Amino acid sequence: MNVKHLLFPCLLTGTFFSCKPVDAPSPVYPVPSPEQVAWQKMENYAFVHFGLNTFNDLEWGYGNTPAETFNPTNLDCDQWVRVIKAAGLKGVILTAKHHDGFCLWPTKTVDYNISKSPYKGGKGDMVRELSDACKKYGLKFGLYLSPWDRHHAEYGREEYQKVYHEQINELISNYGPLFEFWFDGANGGNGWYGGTNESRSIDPKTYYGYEKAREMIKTKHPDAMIFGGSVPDIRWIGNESGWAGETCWAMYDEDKASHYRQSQWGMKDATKWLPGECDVSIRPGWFYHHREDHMVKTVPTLVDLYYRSVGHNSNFLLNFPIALTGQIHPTDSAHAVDWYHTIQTELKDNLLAGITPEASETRGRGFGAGNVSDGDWDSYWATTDSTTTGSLTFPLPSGTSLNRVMIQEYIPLGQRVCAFTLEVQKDGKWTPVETSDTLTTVGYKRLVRFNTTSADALRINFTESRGPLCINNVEAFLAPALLEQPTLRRNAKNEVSINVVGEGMEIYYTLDGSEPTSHSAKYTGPFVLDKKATVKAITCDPLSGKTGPVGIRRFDLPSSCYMVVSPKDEKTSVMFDGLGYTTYYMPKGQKDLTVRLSEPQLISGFVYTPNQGRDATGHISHYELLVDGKKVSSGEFSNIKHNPIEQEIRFDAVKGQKIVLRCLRTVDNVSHIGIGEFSVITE
Ligand code: FUL
Repeated sequence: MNVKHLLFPCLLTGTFFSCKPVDAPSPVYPVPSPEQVAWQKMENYAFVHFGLNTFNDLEWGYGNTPAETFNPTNLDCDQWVRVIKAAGLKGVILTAKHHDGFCLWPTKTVDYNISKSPYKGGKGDMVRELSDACKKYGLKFGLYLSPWDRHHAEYGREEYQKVYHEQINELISNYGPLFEFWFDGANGGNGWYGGTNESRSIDPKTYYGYEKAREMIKTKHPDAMIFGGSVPDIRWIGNESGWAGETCWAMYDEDKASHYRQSQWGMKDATKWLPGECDVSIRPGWFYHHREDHMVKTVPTLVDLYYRSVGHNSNFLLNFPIALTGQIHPTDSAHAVDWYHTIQTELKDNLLAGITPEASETRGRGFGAGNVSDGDWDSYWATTDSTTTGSLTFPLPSGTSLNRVMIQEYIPLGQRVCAFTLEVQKDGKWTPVETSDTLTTVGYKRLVRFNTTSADALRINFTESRGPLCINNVEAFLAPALLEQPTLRRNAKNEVSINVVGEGMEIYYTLDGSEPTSHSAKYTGPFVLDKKATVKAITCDPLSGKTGPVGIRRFDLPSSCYMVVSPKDEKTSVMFDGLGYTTYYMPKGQKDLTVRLSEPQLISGFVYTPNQGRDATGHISHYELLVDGKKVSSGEFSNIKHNPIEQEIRFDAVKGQKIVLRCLRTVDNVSHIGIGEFSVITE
């Protein structure tokens, strides 16, 4: 390089000494391994849940249904991978064995596997088919192998531990490179267990031999990230809803956590680098259920989750429940692909590309502020050793509109930023952007959404950090308005209210099941609906005339038809107010909720909604339902602890008037039984 080029700017700015080559900042520990960094850069990838549960319409199979039940008619792994790739996802993880113990590959360890099913006349191997499809389309491949096995007779004893390790061995030896291996932590205790139908408990920390399992996997797949178990590389984010906390540290010490939900936020002072993975299904359940065909997450919901996972310093793991045919359902694929294109559009034109910001200070040569907008991930702006605050100011063409900012830290040196602010300059005056986001951590990637604002300059103030700042990328965008689907609720007075996010939007709705358009009835405020009906509603932007996705809600009997016989308590009305957040807790010792309908009805199911509050407890896990004294249904609400969604149970229709919901067990056996909402499904 010509020395003049080096000296001239230094002399101009009077920073001659800062032009001397300087050392990089020391790491702030803990720091990620290169494999963890590579994994973090994947950002988004897919899960597929498929197996016996698909054909049994269950979330958690008991392990007792014959292998012949597995019978897809048109299985096509290439179709899965094409959809996943078109949705911008970088890899896929297959549930090679779920809790029911059925293996999707022809394992030698147990008979309960795909070779005993009619699929391909017993010659099928789903692990092979999907890993081949991934190779063909250039996607990474990962595996989920449930440690809990409700089928195996030896589960809970030493023999099963050997079987489990041999299953791992088969999977890591025969199907090519793996980018992730998933050990699921779920264990509900009871199962078929070779026909014994009992409850077995184990100590997950010691029983599964995770240390040895890790060694086996890492020997053959050094890049693979291990999820779960006792020696993981990445952490579960503490919910199955697909989001990480706004404050989200990649650091986490599991043994210091007082509650598993703490992992939503990570720990500033932890000793291990254990970044978060946000898993969520595109439908309420992980496995396919025909009844959820109209409940596929909409594009705005998925976009929101992207900002709250990848944009909160975590990776996003989006699940596709494979349908009975053996393919990804067309609605799921349409939403996922549309989701990807929407994000691409939102974050397409970087308004800061090539703009060198003015920095409060720089460490010296090689660490200048221009590094944050040069498109090179490995170059970063750094401050001097004694400085843990600083600002970057980006001049913008006058009156530039923007509503998104992306910031990235150079994580190979650790995660540092603890707090920052965002300001825009307009007519010489600086004001903070309007956002409901808490501006704390950054990490690998932080995306902030704020109200569209016009600016002549953008300033980021880093107000607290665990060491000198190391920022490798800053971008800003103007995302077009995205129309949300309306949410619908009927309260205890039978009033239906329809809400949308976003100001100045109009809502149109129908009550006869037809698709709403901007010519349907206009929503002007809550209206009374004291009969059964399906309400469909859309948002319309009056300026552009554009309409958003349809919000749908089937309202069954109005709450005025329910009379609570027992417990006798005024507060029981919250179970019929359409809000899963307001929860009725049964008096201690009482296990039955008894309800009388205003007149006999043909009843074909019921819906139980556990408390929708974030850290709620008291969810019913095992139940019985009686109609006029006769038991019509009993069972478990599978996976309700980690995925506390509405539980819809169907049975053969019976005529009756008196309903008893009996709680046989609660999650974690807590003594308080909580009911967010309860209703029956009538014909
Ligand atoms: C949970 C399991 O119990 C669910 O069925 C699902 O597989 C999810 C990804 O993990 O713990």
